[in-house]
Amino acid sequence: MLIRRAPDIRYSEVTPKALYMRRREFMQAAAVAAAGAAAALSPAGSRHVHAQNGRTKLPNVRKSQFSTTEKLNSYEDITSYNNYYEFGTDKDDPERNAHRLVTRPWTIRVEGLVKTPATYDIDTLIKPYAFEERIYRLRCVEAWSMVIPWIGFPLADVIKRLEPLPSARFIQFTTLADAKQMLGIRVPVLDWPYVEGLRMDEAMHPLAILAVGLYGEVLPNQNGAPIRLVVPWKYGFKSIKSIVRIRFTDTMPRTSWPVANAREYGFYSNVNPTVDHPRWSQATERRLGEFFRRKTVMFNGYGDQVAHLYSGMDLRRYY
Ligand SMILES: Nc1nc2c(c(=O)[nH]1)N[C@H]1C(S)=C(S)[C@@H](COP(=O)(O)O)O[C@H]1N2
Ligand SMILES: [Mo]
Repeated sequence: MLIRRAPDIRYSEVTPKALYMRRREFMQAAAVAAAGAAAALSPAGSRHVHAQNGRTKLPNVRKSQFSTTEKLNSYEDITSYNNYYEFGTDKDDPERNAHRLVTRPWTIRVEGLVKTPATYDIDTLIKPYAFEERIYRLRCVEAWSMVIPWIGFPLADVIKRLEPLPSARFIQFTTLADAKQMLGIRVPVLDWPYVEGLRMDEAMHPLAILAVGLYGEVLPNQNGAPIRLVVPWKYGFKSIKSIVRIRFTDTMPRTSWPVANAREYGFYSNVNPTVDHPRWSQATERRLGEFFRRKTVMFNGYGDQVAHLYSGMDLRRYY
């Protein structure tokens, strides 16, 4: 087994289609879209306060006991070094291209094994929840990490209100896939739309949140506006962006990375320094803004809170 110790590894190196569908095709798609698409910005909901810099503050955000006290990454790092393949596969593509995403009006379809399948307007859906700041570590499977001050509320609170049926054992999330707004989906790097999923007990864990902001402000589009999942003990790719659909199921749902490459990515994708990716080590990571690599910690450091979810499971098999 070849273990690579490159500073950052890109998914696109391990996704077969991506090996030949890369930068050039993306640039062509971008040119075509630029000719036709109208740019639009997102008017924010009534709880939002517009600042002069064009960004929007979120008022009344309370602190959380679940926050780490580690040094935050800068706003600049968090919003310019992104994975959001719908907007391109380079780290700076999302910042450059995600302004095309229109985040209001925005609806979320709730379906599957749930008492009342329905389509919700996002502002109606999030209205009951108090905003909390959750400072979490995000550890990408590419072996870099950041500390991000998210703003959101527990996913569990939303699930309880949606009333899944007792037969629901998993939850699946889907990202918008609109080629007019998302230039990257003209390139078949992944089987669009992006989908992710959790087992129901994982989804109900108090650390799992839906985020609508960061650094005291409305979520930038490149970070998954208007609403994205954050699951801090799992590799970053589980934290799906710009959610348009939530589906409750009784069987393990399709999720994008195992579909792209089942040998290299599993459903669980818990941060685990002892289980290497087939092509590189997961033992260490580079914290953005730091020079020396750090040791990666089991469950990204959230083991005391989440290890019980996996007791009795062979984590080499269920990676
Ligand atoms: N829809 C969608 N969600 C996504 C991705 C993506 O390409 N598309 N990338 C994932 C990956 S690999 C990571 S590491 C995180 C990055 O989140 P951030 O850019 O806000 O740091 O988003 C995840 N969510
Ligand atoms: Mo990632």
